[in-house]
Amino acid sequence: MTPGSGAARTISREASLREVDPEIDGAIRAEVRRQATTLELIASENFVSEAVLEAMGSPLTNKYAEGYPGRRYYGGCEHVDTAERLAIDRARMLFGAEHANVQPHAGAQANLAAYLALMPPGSTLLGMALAHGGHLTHGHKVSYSGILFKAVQYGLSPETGLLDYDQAAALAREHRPQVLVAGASAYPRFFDFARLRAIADEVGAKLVFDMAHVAGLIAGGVHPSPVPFADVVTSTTHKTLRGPRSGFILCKSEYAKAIDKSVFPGMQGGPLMHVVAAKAVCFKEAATAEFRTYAKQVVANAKALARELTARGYRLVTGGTDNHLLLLDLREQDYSGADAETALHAAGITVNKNAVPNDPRPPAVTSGIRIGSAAVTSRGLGEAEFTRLGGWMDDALRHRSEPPALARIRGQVEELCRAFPLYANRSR
Ligand code: DSN
Repeated sequence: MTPGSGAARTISREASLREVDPEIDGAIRAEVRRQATTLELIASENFVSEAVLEAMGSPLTNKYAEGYPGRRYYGGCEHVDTAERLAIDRARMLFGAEHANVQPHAGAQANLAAYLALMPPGSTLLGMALAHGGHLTHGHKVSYSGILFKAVQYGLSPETGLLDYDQAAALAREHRPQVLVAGASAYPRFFDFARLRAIADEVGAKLVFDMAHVAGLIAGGVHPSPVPFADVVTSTTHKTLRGPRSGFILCKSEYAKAIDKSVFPGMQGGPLMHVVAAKAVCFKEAATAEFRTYAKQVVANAKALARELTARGYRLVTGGTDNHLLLLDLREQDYSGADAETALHAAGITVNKNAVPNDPRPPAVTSGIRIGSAAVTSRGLGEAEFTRLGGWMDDALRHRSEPPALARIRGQVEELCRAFPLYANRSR
């Protein structure tokens, strides 16, 4: 190697992102600005700490570590072993679980690994329909869960909007599933874990609970835990738990071997060790008194917004919330969930359109919006701000076809965002 070529290589490897790739640098800066200047009410999102970002951006991304701590297929794993052991121990402690696997890349992978650990392809999976607030990976026909398994779907009672446990029990008796999966991406109420356990036990099914949305509330002590009831609990880390974008699995000891084998080598190759390290940081943060206060505030804020929107005449599915999310039912309005999402976006408020029970509109349009309190609570907003926010949402929806009105609300939103800064010292 000539000295010249070595020097050139060093320079390019030391160069900043802005120098190497100004287009990606620009996209990241713009996204950081968007996050800083808008109110993020997507119920599945949150803002991680600087410590989590630092772990995710670390050279641990360079390391291959197929296998588990102390049993790897690659040399040089002693330090990533430390990180993974910390993540496992902290996850177990945080949720009081007998076993934890912290390698799944995301929630969809965690669910696949759980299913394949408990039943062979072709078995019957009973899960909550996506259109009723469940999840794609709980048996929807376009997902692996509906392709690999005979999926049967339960849902909500049309009268109450609450999970119809009688229907789930009747379907379980009729179809004898190997796995009953519960958990939701758009359900504002607590689950009856004892009832789910009884439904599973009656037909000899295993119970999987996907706690992705509410994991942070469970860790923070403001939501009941599925861990004592379910055979396997799956989760993401990036929603209310406020960790990196990823997944993990908890289970009883008797399933530990099957779960580990199902994750690796069954479903994934090398774990993302920088993300595993960031998960360890997230579990440590979630075990603090500060996080418990945060979780309490998330629920208080969601309830404050529910009160304000109800007082302004909006209908909420189930009439309110027990957790971090609300589902606004727009079936009686002359505008759709998609229209509401667009209007709120113009006002600097980010939500997603979402189907409501018995939605007459198609999934790409919907008659609802899903609103979550976890992300902006991380910025420090409290009940007074959420009450104001309810007023702005109402204002934006009433004036949804008037760009000047939406721009005026956007100005108020930006002012509030300045008062509650996000990543104060970060431009990207
Ligand atoms: N996409 C997630 C959500 O928004 O709830 C679920 O995977």
